[in-house]
Amino acid sequence: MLTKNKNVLDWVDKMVALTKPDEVVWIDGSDEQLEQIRAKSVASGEMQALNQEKLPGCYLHRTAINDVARVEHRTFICSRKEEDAGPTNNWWNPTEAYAELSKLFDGCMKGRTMYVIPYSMGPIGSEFSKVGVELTDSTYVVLNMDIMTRMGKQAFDHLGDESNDFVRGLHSKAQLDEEKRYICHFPEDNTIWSINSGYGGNVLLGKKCFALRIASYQGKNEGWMAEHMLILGIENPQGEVKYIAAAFPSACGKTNLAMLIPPQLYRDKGYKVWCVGDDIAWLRIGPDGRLWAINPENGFFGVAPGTSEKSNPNALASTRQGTIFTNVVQNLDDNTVWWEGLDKNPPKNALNWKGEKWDPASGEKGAHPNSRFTAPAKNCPCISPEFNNPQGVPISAIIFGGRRAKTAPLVYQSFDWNHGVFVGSIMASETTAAATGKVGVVRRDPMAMLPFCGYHMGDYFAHWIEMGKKLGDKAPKIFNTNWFRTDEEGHFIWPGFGDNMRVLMWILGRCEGTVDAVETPIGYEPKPEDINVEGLDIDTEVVKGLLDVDKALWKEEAAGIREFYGKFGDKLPQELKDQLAGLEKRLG
Ligand code: GTP
Ligand code: SPV
Ligand code: MN
Repeated sequence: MLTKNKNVLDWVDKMVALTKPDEVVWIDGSDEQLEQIRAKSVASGEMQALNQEKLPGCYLHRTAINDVARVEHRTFICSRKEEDAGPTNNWWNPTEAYAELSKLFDGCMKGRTMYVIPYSMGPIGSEFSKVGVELTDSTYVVLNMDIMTRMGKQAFDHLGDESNDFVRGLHSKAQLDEEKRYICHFPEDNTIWSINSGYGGNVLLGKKCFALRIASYQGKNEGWMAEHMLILGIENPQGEVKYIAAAFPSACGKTNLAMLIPPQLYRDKGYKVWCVGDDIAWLRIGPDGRLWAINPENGFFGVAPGTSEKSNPNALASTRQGTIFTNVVQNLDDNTVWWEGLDKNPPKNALNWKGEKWDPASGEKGAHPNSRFTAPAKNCPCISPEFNNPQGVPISAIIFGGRRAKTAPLVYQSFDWNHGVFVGSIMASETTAAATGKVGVVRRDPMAMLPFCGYHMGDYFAHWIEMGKKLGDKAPKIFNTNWFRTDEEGHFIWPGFGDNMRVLMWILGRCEGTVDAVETPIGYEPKPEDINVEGLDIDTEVVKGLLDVDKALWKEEAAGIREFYGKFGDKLPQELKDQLAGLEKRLG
């Protein structure tokens, strides 16, 4: 037994009695045990070993073809009161949910092994950190959790023998039945039950389920925040590092921004960018009154398509060892992997993500658009020296951003904190392949948390306002960016990726008070000439276009916001009502 904690032992006993596995294996996190599980996973066909010379320690996994992304319509917040889930979540009465799901879980692990995975979200020993235990019948889950979290005995040591403060996660692949797939959260019980899926975001319960949905609820009650944000550090030539956190919706550029390589002109001057996190930030007010952040994860569950030596060499380097690839192309000639956008040489002798013989000339995609890599953070060439710092890093700026072909300009700054909360709350973005459903539809996704907020979104807005009051003049400055504006032919106008550094430099300049801004109805914008375009084939005129605020479009936008805000009724903070009225007035 790995722990004497009775709360853990009693709960595991109950779940064993429910799911009835043949065997229970406690995951200690040792290399020997993990090697055994890898061998078992390969033997069962759940994973395939890749070319161990070219990709040491790397494996390939294919999900069921109907199980490739998060399922928002089957994700539930099972709070006791319906009102506490709010208008943006699916709600299910917890008594009914437990009863219905118990029928599905009953005996679902017969003939299978249950793995007991203790894990810590956040560095072991940090005050920010919280422990979870996931019970699962999937070796793929065990091996992914090993990469994504601090897993094994160390997590039980952090929890201690008495504490009851851990998140209880139960997962079974069951029959992978789409009709009976449920991802259920019981915030008041620190409990997550997930059944009939084997896809990352639905089954790696430390990630979206705990570190965002449950943790956002905990943060509201305990005075901190769990956000869908990357964290990066920009080091100037004097060696000082300033940290930025940025919230973009799923598959809208967090991993890419977090690991960016600065353009030549900044590298020549001695600027460096450090990655602290690429998906989730836990934020607290520190003893000095500033906002401090940790990345609770220990790896990257990143989007594969589009990741290349050109777009994101640091991400690619992170995947060269100890990585699990999910739903990518398998090159049969050398048993390596490929995906759209990796390079211009798709393998001729290959299997697509479904495991079928694939002809790149067929016009069909080989990798699933939401194919992913699970890579250890320590592999990343630009991983921050502060990555394991239990105190986290102080945040100077918060960026919200989305994928908008029109309307949203390249960058703007909020007038103040409350206006910044407004800017986050009105975010809209085109949907992506990260969740099932239509791709490319613009929807409101406040703070990039629409699918991840574990309680009433109106209360969540109020919590943001409250945090601003506590932070006072030490609050980070708040900005909005959009890398995705398109021209008449639908091409992206802004080069993006590493060149986003040029926008970050303006943002830092604003934080330091060293650069001017122009006031527009939606916020402060750069003077076009203040975005450095040296070395690019676009000029200041193009930047001017990217910064254009089209009043007619924004009036439509304001009407859309008013409609969206209507959903929240009494729970919409007065501060945000005032902000909307202010915007409408400025637009005339
Ligand atoms: P999740 O892991 O789903 O939360 O996504 P993410 O926000 O980390 O997104 P990621 O960085 O993986 O980017 C998703 C897609 O957007 C990839 O296909 C990228 O190539 C593309 N992308 C990222 N940054 C940029 C950019 O600056 N410009 C353009 N045009 N595309 C980008
Ligand atoms: C996202 O969809 O925002 C992800 C991937 O980061 S998943 O973990 O599947 O949710
Ligand atoms: Mn994400």
